[in-house]
Amino acid sequence: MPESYQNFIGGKWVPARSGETFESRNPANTDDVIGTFPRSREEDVVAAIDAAHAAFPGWRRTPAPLRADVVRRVGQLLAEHKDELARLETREMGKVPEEGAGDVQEGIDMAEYIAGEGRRMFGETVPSELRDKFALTARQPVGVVGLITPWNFPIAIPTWKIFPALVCGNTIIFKPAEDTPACAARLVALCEEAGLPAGVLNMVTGYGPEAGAPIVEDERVRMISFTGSSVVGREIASRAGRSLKKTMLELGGKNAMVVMPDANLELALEGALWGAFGTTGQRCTATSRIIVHKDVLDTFTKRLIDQARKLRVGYGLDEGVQMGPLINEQQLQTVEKYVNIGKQEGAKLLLGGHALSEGQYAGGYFFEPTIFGNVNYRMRIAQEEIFGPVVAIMPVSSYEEAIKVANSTEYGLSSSIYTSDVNTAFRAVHELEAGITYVNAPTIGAEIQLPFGGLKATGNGHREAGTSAIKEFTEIKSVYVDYSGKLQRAQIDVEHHSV
Ligand code: UN1
Repeated sequence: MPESYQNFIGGKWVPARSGETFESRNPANTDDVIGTFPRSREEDVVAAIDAAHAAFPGWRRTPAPLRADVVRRVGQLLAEHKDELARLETREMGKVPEEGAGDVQEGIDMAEYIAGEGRRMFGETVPSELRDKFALTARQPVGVVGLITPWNFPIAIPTWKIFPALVCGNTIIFKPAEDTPACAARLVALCEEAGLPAGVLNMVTGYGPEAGAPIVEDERVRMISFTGSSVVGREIASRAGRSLKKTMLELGGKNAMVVMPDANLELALEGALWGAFGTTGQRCTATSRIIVHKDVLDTFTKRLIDQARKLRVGYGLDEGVQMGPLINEQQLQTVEKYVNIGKQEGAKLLLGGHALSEGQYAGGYFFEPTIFGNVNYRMRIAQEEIFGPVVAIMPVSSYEEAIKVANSTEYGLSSSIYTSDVNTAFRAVHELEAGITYVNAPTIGAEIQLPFGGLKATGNGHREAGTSAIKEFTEIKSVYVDYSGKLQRAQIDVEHHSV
C-alpha cells in the first residue's frame, strides 16, 4: 500500500475536504507509487488561509531572532536527514542522489544564511530636515504569503521562499508541485518538528487550477512567490494584479554559454556537459544554447558529442547512473515535440533525439542526451524553453555576434562565457542580458547568498535569495519620531536662513 499523505493546516495533518486524492509516482518506474496526496480545492485553500491569517498576529509579534531560531533548527534537521531526502528526491523527481543531496544542501545553506538575518534585517536611519526629529525605516512582514513551487528543486526552491518568509514574520500557504508532493511533505514535517507554531506554515497539495488559483484569488493573501513557467507566471501576475498583490516570479530561461577561441576547451566541454545534461536539463538555469566561435567549432562539437554519448542514463539509485529520467509523460512529449521541430527547422541532429523505453527504461520517462548543430537564433529550438536534455550548438564568427545571439531570446535568466581574456570576460558581464553571468563556469550552480532571478520574460523584476530575500518578504515602514514637543511642518518650517 502506498503511503497516504495529508495536507498540513493549522498544525494538523488533514485530508482534502472532498476526500479526493492523487498519486505521486517514480518517473523512472511508474509502477512505483510513492504515495497518495490530497487533491485540494478552494475549500481546502480557504481553510489553510484561515489558519495562516489567524496565526499571523502571534508570529508577527515573535521577535525575529526567535523566528530565525526555528529556521536554523529546520536547517539542522535537513542536514540530519540529507541522505534520506536525497534518495526520496531521486525516487520522486528523478535526479541522481548526488544532485538530490546538492538540492537538500541548498536548503541547509539557505537556513544558515537567512537565520542570521533574524539578527540583522537592517533598516536605515537618516537625518531629518527638522530639529529634534528622528527618521528611520523598519522592516515589517507582508502578511499571509502564497508560495507556489516547481518540481525540479523539490526541497531547495521551497526553502528559498519558506525560510525568508518565516524569518520576516509572514505566515504561509504553500502549494508544492503535484509531481513532488512527498518531498514537500517531508520538508513541512521537519518544520513542524523544529517547533514552528500551528498555522504559521500550511501546505495544500494538488493541481494548479484547483489548488493554486484560489491562493492567487484570495484577498487575504498579500504576496505570491511563484517559480515555474512564463505562461503560468503571466496568468498569476495578471490575476494577482487585480487585488494589487505583490508577485515575485521566477520563470523560464533559455540560457546561453559562449565559447570563445581563447577558452580553455577542456573546461568549456566539462561545463557544457554539466550545464546541459545535469538534472536532465530540467533546470531553469540549464545550458540550452552553446554559442561557439567558428575557430573552435569542429573540435568542440566532436568532443561534446563523444562525451555526451558516454553519459549513463538510468534510474538514479542504480550504480553509476549520471542522468535520470524526465519528470513525466507530458515533459517527455514536449521534448519529443521540440526534437521534431528542430529537425523540421533544418537544425542538424548530431546526437540522441529519442525516448528510451526498452529494458531497464521500460516504465520510465527516459530520453537520450540530445545535441543539435547548425542552429540559428531564429529557430524555435533556440528561442523556446525545452526543459530537457537537449542542447543547441550555434556557430558564430565574432564576439559581437556571440553576444547578439545570446541576447536574442525573450528570456534572461543565466548566461556564461568561456574565455581566457579578462577584457572579453568583463565586456560580456556587462553586455549579456541576464540576471546571472558566469565566467568560465556553466550557467547552472547559483549560490544562495547572491540574489537569483532574471530579466525580460524570466521574471517581473524581483530576485530571490541573497540580500533580496529580506527585501522581498518585508514591507518597509518609514518612521518619524518628533521629540521637539511642538508642531514642526516638514517642507515649510525648515530653517534654511537661520542655520
Ligand atoms: C532552477 O532551476 O529553478 O543555479 C533553480 C542552479 C541551482 C538552482 C536552479 N542552484 O542551477
